[in-house]
Amino acid sequence: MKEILDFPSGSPAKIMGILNVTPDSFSDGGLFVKKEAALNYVQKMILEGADIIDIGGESTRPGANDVSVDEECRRVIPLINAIREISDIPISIDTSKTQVMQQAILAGASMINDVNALQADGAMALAAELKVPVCIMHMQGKPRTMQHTPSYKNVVSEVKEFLLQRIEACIDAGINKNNISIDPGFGFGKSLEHNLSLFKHLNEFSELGLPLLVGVSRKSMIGAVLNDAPADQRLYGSIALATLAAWMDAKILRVHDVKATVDALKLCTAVKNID
Ligand code: 9MG
Repeated sequence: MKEILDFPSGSPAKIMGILNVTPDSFSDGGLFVKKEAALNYVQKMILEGADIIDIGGESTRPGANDVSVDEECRRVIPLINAIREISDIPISIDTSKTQVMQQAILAGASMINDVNALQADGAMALAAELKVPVCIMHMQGKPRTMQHTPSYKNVVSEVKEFLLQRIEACIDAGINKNNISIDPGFGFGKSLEHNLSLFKHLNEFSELGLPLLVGVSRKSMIGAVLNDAPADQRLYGSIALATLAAWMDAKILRVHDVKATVDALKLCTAVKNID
């Protein structure tokens, strides 16, 4: 299997295709609760050029309900097993729960995508022991209430400082630096202005020396700029931001619309690679 966090110079950003196995995610909630539908959708994303499949069994949208470990595992583990029977595509497990991380990796997932930056008890030690790549993300507050009153003096420097501290904690816990990617966490405890400002300064995250993952696909910041467009009307805005992110050196893009993003990135890469 190819290394997930390996980015040969001149290659396009990697595409992480989103698969929410949840009844209540903001854009695709309920669509992939049945295993067969989910598996068909994974095959479609692979054919369209996804490099990684990100599977989540708990919605992180603002106000979402909590889910037990058992329920989350019931949603994601059979699907990971089923994908492993048909493909060796890298799977990342989108969870903040240590037990779910462990079971998912045992079932064949190869990366941990944690919007809570491995802050749950035992999560960091587990990632170190399992020696798997991780994505640590910034979030202000908790999903249920994070959009109530987001507040920063300087959103860019505060998010960078948080990520720097989490990187150091990961390394102290024994996680290999080559296995860490970082994410400013668009929409996680941030107003529209915070999100736009973070996006404008994405380049500055390169100073942290680790691959940057960006997830803006169909998010409300796009809807807000497009006169309150609903989630199913945010494709063009999502592609615009994915392309800008890749231009600013993001290495992994977490997206719903794989084919459209792959095409846009081919153009972005062609321009980037010309003298
Ligand atoms: C699970 N999830 C939802 N949004 C996300 C984002 O922006 N980044 C990462 N890493 N995960 C996300």
